[in-house]
Amino acid sequence: MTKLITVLNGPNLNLLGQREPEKYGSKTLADVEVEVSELALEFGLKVLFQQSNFEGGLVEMIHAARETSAGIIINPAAYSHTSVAVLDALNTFDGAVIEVHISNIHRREEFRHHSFVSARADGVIAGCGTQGYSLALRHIATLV
Ligand code: CA2
Repeated sequence: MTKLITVLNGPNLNLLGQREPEKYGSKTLADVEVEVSELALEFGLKVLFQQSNFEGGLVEMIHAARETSAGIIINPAAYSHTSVAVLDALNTFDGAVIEVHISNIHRREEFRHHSFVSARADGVIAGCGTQGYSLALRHIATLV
């Protein structure tokens, strides 16, 4: 059966491509979804693309992925730096987890240098722009 990869996006990423293109590029989240979904076909994978502005929303999407998905690609956005709840939820997931950041969080403010989610991630991609999602898919395909 075709394996599913859940791609989760945290707060404000629904505005991707509409504001701050110098930081996050000019592609919208819908553009990224098309790019990653097309790439997934090459690996015989399916992608479920989701976004929430709420911490509990992300937690519930991770719980749902426990039943449906072989892997999770997650850009937790600001919750990377604050959320033990998202980390705890990811710790209940048995599949592969790749964390993505569009910008290089290590070259930005100090409060962005630590991510709680990285403690669970099998891999972390930062600073490769929205291409990071495709890079994450290529890697997760080797893990699932
Ligand atoms: O670089 C990333 O992908 C981040 O996860 C993006 C988060 C930020 O809090 C993290 O430190 C790094 C912010 C997402 C905000 O998304 C926007 C998109 C377009 C316009 C404005 C905000």
